[in-house]
Amino acid sequence: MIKRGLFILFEGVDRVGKSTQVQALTNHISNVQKLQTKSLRFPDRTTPIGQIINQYLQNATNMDDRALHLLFSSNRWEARDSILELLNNGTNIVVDRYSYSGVAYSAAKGIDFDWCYACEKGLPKPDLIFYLTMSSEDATKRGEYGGERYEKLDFQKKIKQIYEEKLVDQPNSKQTTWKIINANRPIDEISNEISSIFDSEFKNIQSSPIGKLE
Ligand code: FDM
Ligand code: MG
Repeated sequence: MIKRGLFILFEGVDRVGKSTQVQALTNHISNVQKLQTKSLRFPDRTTPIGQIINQYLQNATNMDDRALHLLFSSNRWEARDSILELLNNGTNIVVDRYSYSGVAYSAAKGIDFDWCYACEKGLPKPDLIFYLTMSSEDATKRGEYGGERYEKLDFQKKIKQIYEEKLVDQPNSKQTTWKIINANRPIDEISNEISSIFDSEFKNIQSSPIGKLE
């Protein structure tokens, strides 16, 4: 019988190095562990819904905050079947942002936290979440932000606060393990830590069923 794949998620504010670490862990899983792996990211800007989100992020369109929130959530729901298919076929997925980004960014605008979380309930649940963190000032110093809508210091600080006070290791993320990773270190040091956490936990996780966000 094929073992199911794992759903590994990377979360955190902008510029903490998520994409770099997604790539590093994907390489580790396929080249060192010799397991099937695919990386995904949200928003998935390639779908029709993703293209509307992309226009908003690039400041080309304006939209009501709640309508936008629901589009981000829809962009995950439209991926649900393919995520489950990958996992059930034994492919590990390494994902750059998911429901927690959805809640943190929207709640940081002042939208009710529980309202933000409600539309995520029922989506496939990540097995392991790496939360990359560093001070917002240090993240800003990593170079110019790309100019997308949310890349401003004050807003980034609010998002970080929502993650750390309301999401990381909180009851509504029950049964999912959050690993808090100090992202203000050399890339290799971070990726070595993350790979060794994966190596020590993946066998245990494979034998548990795929969960749902609740
Ligand atoms: N973002 C991302 C949200 O506001 N809600 C979501 O549900 C998701 C998945 O989109 F500013 C924000 C986070 C970020 C922007 O993400 C695009 P990348 O990772 O910076 O491309
Ligand atoms: Mg960004």
